Amino acid sequence: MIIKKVKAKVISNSRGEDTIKVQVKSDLGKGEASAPSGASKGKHEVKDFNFNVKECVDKINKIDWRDMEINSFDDLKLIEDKIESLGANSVIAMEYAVLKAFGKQLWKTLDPNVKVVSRPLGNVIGGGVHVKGGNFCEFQEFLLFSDNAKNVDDLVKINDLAHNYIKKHLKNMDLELKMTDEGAWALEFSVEEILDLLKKIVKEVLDETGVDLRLGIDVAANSFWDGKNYVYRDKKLDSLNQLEYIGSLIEKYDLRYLEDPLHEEDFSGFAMLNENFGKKCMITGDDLIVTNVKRLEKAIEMKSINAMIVKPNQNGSLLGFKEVVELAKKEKLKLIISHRSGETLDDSLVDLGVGFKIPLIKCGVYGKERKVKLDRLRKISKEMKYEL
Ligand code: 2PG
Ligand code: MG
Repeated sequence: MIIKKVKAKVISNSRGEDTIKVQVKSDLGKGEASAPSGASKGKHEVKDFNFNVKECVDKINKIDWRDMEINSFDDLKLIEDKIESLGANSVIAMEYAVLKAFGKQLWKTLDPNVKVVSRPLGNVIGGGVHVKGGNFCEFQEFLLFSDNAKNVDDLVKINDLAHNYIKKHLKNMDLELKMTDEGAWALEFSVEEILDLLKKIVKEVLDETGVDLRLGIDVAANSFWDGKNYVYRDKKLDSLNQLEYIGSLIEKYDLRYLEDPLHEEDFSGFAMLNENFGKKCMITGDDLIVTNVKRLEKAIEMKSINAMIVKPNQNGSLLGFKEVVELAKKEKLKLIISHRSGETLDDSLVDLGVGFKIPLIKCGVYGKERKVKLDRLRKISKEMKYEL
């Protein structure tokens, strides 16, 4: 494929922050893509923008891209060499757009033989740094997923139903309805009150649909770790007490997914949880690993996790992303591809998840930036005639 034209511009993400959109024309077709940004960023992730967004856009538009030849995934190196210094989002948006400019659907360009799609993991209640003001829950995301829905359509509908049931309960309690950056309900409840409510919701969904949803949490523990303690609204827990508390929640609420239950440097704390609960619960690293191969190697050596989040712009390049995904698969870790809290209307993430055969996708439940991804997932699964 030969690149003919590249045009970058500044757009707004769902939080109203500037980000980048890139359009690429080639001899085979056109592609356009944009990149999101996180609020709960890991200390070790690649920076999204090394200059202000307008400067990145101008620098990309000044490069003479004409006649650059990209014939394989590995050729993306040519792009990375030119714009790596601008930061993760310029590279990722450009790489997505280039992969789309092959004129096929992105996932088919990656691997036309894939027969499965990723299963959605839906964020329905949240707090932490994804909501401003108030006295909201410290934990960032309360998530639902299913082992026994028959197809992606059902699963998307069921997560939607759960989101609506929660709204009904909140209205009955006369509570003000507020949402997090990702369209999850923001509640001033304790962790236990939220989990008790979710148990009710799971029961209601089961009665209505016959599908038994599983519970998970993204604790995003960095955001309330002060260097010595995990600081809650009503208590402070040191590392050992946090471990005990998390363990008690896994047991009491039969949690099957737990992301970043401890701060981003606590590889050994993660390993203890993995040893004690890893058989039934996904002990998942997000800020712990930041889609970084060195940190993944450390986690493997210390047996810290049995599952991990992968986010393209945490790594900073799709070649780096691929290296991390391949190592994680070799080690039989369960992978979850994830959106960011400041999202755009781009749906490339879904194709990337399918193309790399990543079993789970975390892309929210509510709001147009989230819906666009779920719609894409449904479209791909329909085309493949894929049943879960
Ligand atoms: C996370 C993400 C996405 P952010 O922590 O998993 O939900 O949040 O994009 O703010 O890092
Ligand atoms: Mg996370």
